[in-house]
Amino acid sequence: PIKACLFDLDGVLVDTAKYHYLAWQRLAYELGFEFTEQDNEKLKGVSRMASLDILLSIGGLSLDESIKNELATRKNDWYFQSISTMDHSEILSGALEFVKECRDHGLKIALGSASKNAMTILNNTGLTPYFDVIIDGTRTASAKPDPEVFILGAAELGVLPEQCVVFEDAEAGIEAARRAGMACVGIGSPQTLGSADFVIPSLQNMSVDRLQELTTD
Ligand code: B16
Ligand code: MG
Repeated sequence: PIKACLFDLDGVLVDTAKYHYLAWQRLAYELGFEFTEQDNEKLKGVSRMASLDILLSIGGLSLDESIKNELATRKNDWYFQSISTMDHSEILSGALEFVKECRDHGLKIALGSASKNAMTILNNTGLTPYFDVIIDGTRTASAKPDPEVFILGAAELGVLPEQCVVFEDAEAGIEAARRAGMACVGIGSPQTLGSADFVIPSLQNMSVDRLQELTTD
């Protein structure tokens, strides 16, 4: 039986993808090329430096490590400005209700995010107290699709991978969950998240009963 739920942050609990997009778009604009919303899809769930590499390849640019670090910092400063004014109203519909329901049923809750800004987002939205364990981009060496973030989460919760369900909105995250040996619920559209065990449009469509149904065969 399922003992723990591991949640991705961006795109599952909060919609910070729009702020990432605005900041990356501004950077691309300063570098002299366009960056569309469709391009932004490729960055979801991907680490900051890997995202920059994708962005630069779209612009046909190849730059030194030191310049890349400077650009990543510039992007993050803009992004940080956006998330610094976030509040609980930016929690995605159904997310808090589902997390609370999980806790009421005795399920353990962990965060498994690639973001180095996760603590700022959790604190500003008031989500921090709901987590038993928080694994973010400051605590992992390898980014998704590497399973490290979820394996570490399960270990700190004291549960086995097969007792965990991961909630993810990005392909890289779904692959990470699979490689960790965990069940995975995709949040979004079945077209892009086909490799998840089940796909739902949002956590509004999830309940503990439904989760138990889906994970017992
Ligand atoms: P940062 P998640 C990911 O968070 C985002 O989806 C991805 O777009 C971002 O590049 C990455 O975090 C790193 O974020 O620049 O804040 O360290 O979806 O794994 O919660
Ligand atoms: Mg995500």
